[in-house]
Amino acid sequence: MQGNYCLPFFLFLSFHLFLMGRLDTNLIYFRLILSVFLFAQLGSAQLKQNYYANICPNVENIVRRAVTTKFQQTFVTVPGTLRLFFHDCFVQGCDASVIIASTPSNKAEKDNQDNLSLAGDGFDTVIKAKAAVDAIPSCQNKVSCADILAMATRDVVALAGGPSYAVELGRLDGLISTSASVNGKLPQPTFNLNQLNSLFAANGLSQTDMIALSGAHTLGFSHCAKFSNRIYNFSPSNPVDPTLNKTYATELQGMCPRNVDPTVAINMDPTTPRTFDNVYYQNLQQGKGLFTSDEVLFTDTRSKPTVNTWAQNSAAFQQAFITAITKLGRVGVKTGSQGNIRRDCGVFN
Ligand code: HEM
Ligand SMILES: *[C@@H]1O[C@H](CO)[C@@H](O)[C@H](O)[C@H]1NC(C)=O
Ligand SMILES: CC(=O)N[C@H]1CO[C@H](CO)[C@@H](O)[C@@H]1O
Repeated sequence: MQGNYCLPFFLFLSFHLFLMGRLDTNLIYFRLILSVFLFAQLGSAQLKQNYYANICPNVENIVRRAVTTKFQQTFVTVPGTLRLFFHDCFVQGCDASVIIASTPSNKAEKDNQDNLSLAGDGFDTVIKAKAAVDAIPSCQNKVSCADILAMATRDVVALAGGPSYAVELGRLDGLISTSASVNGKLPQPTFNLNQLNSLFAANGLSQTDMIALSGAHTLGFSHCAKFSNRIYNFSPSNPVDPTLNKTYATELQGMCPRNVDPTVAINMDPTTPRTFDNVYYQNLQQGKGLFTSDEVLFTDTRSKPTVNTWAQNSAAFQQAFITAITKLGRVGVKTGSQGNIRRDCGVFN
């Protein structure tokens, strides 16, 4: 990752200075030591599995138990936690900045309007799991909220029937959370493929990763306002988006009438809304992607082959999802003085 650029850059710089005749032996040694030091610093930003093996060896079991208890109380913990992780990572990196509560002097990320329906149960899952971890004296204040969110995300995916995977850990919690920092960082449901690809690429994720992560829309709810343009005023000649399945469009109009209460939310996967499966891709093939950003994955010829593959090959989708969510979990990870381990996930220390 970033660290890999360090050495070539140092060599380039040295060579450049050498040509300019400004390089003496002391300078070479100084820069060599500096670059080895920087290399080690960046290297520590790399996450690893079993990061807490010597710090809090049982942490993954403790988190899984807390998440399972929450799951038994409400299924909403599943989509709530998964979306929370995505929003956290895309805004300022995976640093639990999304969990910080606003104060009179600071409007935090979670209070940006793009967070709409960041379900309270996602936040609560992390807070309960943190309390369970901190109840073990040797683990107290040793595990970051960002890592707890990453573990809880892994656990909810498995609880909903999705793949189990080894989760990378070692994140610190961020020191900044502002509503303003959310603007432009999250994808909008009206996005086309180019817009989706460029936003994901800005986070080091490929088109394949983006399609795999969109598979998260196999779970959870959407408010009617997020897609009502597709069923009522798509364009002057086509009030209903022609890429929408006609039967499905009629069903959507039934569930989301024109003056619907803005709090009404409907299942994003009309077929198996509580199972983390590849039915999302089969739905796209039938014109049942809820958002433009979903359906475009099938209508754009650049992404369609991937949708078709995963619609019929669940194992291939699961493998791609593991790869993609692992990469998502590496976005903007904080180390050293950029972060700390929060005592209360919702409040800076
Ligand atoms: C590809 C671009 C994406 C767009 C445009 C998008 C947009 C949205 C929108 C508009 C909603 C409905 C919110 C509401 O009405 O309150 C939603 C829900 C959701 N999204 Fe995404 N999303 C995207 C990618 C992702 C990714 C990468 C994940 C996770 C890996 C994700 C997970 C979820 C989940 C689980 C829900 C349901 C939330 C709940 O029921 O509480 N989304 N998304
Ligand atoms: C639309 O949905 C119906 C039933 O939900 C399905 O039978 C049909 O094949 C779909 N249409 C298209 C064009 O995929
Ligand atoms: C869960 C959460 O914090 N939701 C907030 C999202 O933002 C709106 C307003 O922008 C708040 O009213 C919600 O409380």
